[in-house]
Amino acid sequence: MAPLTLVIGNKNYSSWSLRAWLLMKQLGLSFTEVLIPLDTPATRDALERASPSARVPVLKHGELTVWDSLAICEYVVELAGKGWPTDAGARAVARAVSAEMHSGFTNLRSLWPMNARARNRHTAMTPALEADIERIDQIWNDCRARFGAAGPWLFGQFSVADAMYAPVVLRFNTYGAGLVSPTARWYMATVLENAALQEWLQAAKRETWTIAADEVGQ
Ligand SMILES: N[C@@H](CCC(=O)N[C@@H](CS)C(=O)NCC(=O)O)C(=O)O
Repeated sequence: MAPLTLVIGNKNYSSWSLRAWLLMKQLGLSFTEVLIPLDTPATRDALERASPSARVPVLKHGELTVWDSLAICEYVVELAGKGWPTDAGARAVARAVSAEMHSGFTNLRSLWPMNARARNRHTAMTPALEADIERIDQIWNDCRARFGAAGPWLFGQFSVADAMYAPVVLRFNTYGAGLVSPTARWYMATVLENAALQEWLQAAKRETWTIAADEVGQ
């Protein structure tokens, strides 16, 4: 197989990069990682050279370029032959909650930017943010109750859905773990204890870049 290269942004801030990276690690795919620091004078040129959308993550596989986190997730699942639930009904729900994450939760994503190394940040609660948090809590409870019997992940075994929600776990860890249900906190612990996620977090802690717009909360 041609080598895989995943181009990502800062580990502290790039939530879309984390999704593709974590899934590839969990699937056991070996890949080279290229990091483009975001929000620097050189960022725009580097992103335009690396990605047709000028966004990360972007995956290179031989002559093929795949951009957008969800498309990368679908592609690497095909390469690995695993990553979605095997049962068709569970797989459909896993795709639904992954798509809901990919296209939604705009209030949570804008008001609580991923800041992997930050802890105990407090921001003003808004009804829209509260609604996003409640919906995510409901999704995690529903998936765990209906599909989680075979393991600690949303659908038992690790799937794309867990990769899609991993940055949300980091956001809750930064801004408001106390706001979610016991099942959601239990699921957060599963994600936070994961070795690959820990590897990402340690690297985020070592980064020295700061993006002022993503440093929110007191
Ligand atoms: N829909 C895209 C979103 C990708 C995206 O917005 N990535 C951010 C970093 S997390 C980016 O590249 N921003 C460009 C910039 O900061 O200049 C995906 O799912 O991959």
